Order: sequence, then structure tokens, then C-alpha cells
Amino acid sequence: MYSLYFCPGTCSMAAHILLEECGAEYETIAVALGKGEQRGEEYRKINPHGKVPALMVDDKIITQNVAILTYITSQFPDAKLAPGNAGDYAHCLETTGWLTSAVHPAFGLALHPERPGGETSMGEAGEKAIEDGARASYWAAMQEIDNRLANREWMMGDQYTFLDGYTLVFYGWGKRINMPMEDLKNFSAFKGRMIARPAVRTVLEKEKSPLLDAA
Ligand SMILES: N[C@@H](CCC(=O)N[C@@H](CS)C(=O)NCC(=O)O)C(=O)O
Repeated sequence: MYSLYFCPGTCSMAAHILLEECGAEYETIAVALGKGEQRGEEYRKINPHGKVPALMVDDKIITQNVAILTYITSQFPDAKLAPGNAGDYAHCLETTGWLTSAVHPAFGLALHPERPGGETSMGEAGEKAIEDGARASYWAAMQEIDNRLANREWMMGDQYTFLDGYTLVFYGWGKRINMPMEDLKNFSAFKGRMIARPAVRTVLEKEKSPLLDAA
């Protein structure tokens, strides 16, 4: 039995989709990020870094998408949700690492350009500069994903992997910060294929995802 600490619409959706795809026995425990629950004493015992996702397995906790996604995948080998070939697997991890370390922070800054200043206000101009830079980086990443998906069904080509659910999170975030995601034809078609998967639809429905609104 797995317990996933999650918050709808956040990056924890990738693990949620993966658990559903694997047919895993799991429960979800909502963490209200909007109310700051992630910084509370109770959740800090689960993840001292105060972030979702966190996955509890047999009283042990795993955090960080890269670790959680690869762990779940490894427990369900028959689902074949990772490339079998070592080189392709490395490439799949490479993209997961890029999403985590570069694209996710760009989204964070676009949404909250005031955060790097901490207690010290950077002023409207300072925040605007951060927001503009972050939006430009995020959009460039969205275009890169769109190019990669040209003539490809999934991020790794013909094989659907754990990377696909994670990639869908970023499409949703692009819409959330009012980027013209529909202009990205390949990425939008990918989003459509994702939504057509029963496991993905189940999770989007549970998380009340706006991705279903236009679908
Ligand atoms: N590198 C981490 C990032 C986790 C993360 O930033 N999660 C966000 C939600 S998308 C969060 O919990 N934010 C709460 C906060 O920063 O207070 C991962 O990939 O798991």
C-alpha cells in the first residue's frame, strides 16, 4: 500500500498518474499548500523540505519526483513504464532532471517573482524583470517539448513512460500562467492523447483539473 501526499494540480500529479497507470493499491493524502500546511509541524515530519509529492511506502518516505517516479516504475516492471535500454533510460532520466531542475523553477518564478527577494522587496521593476525572464525561459522550454513531440506519440517515442505524466503537469502550468499552449500543436495533441488514457482521466477528474475543461 502506498500513501501519496499530494496537492491537486501541482507536480505531485505525475506520481498520482503513475500510481493509477500501474494499478497500484494506494491512498492519497491532500496537503493544502494554499493554507501553508506543508510548512506545519505535522507535514514537516513527512517531508522536512515542506514540499509535495511525498510517497510513504512501508513507513519509509520518498520525496522528489525523480526518486518517486523511478521507484514506483521499478515496482511494476510488467507495466513497462521505463525504457528497457540503458541509453534510453538515461535519456528519460535526463529529461526528468531537466524538468525538475530548470523548468519547474522557471514556473515558480513566473508565478511568484517576489519570492527571491524574501523579506526585502525588490520593487515592482525588479519583480517584473524576474517574471519576464522566468516566463521567457518557461516558454522556451514549452517550445522545446513541442519540437520534441513532433511525429512522436510520447516523450520517449513509441513507448509511454513515467516521463509522460510528469510532462503533462507542465502543459497545465503553461495554461495556468496564461501562455498560448494551444499554439503548440504537438504538445497540445500529446495533451489530448494523455487525457484519452483512462488512468490519466481518472486522476484529472479526482484532482478537478482545468485540463479537462477544454477537452
Ligand atoms: N524538486 C521537487 C519539487 C517539489 C515542489 O516544489 N513541490 C511544490 C508543488 S509543485 C510544493 O510543494 N510547493 C510548496 C511550497 O513551496 O511551499 C520535486 O520534484 O519533487
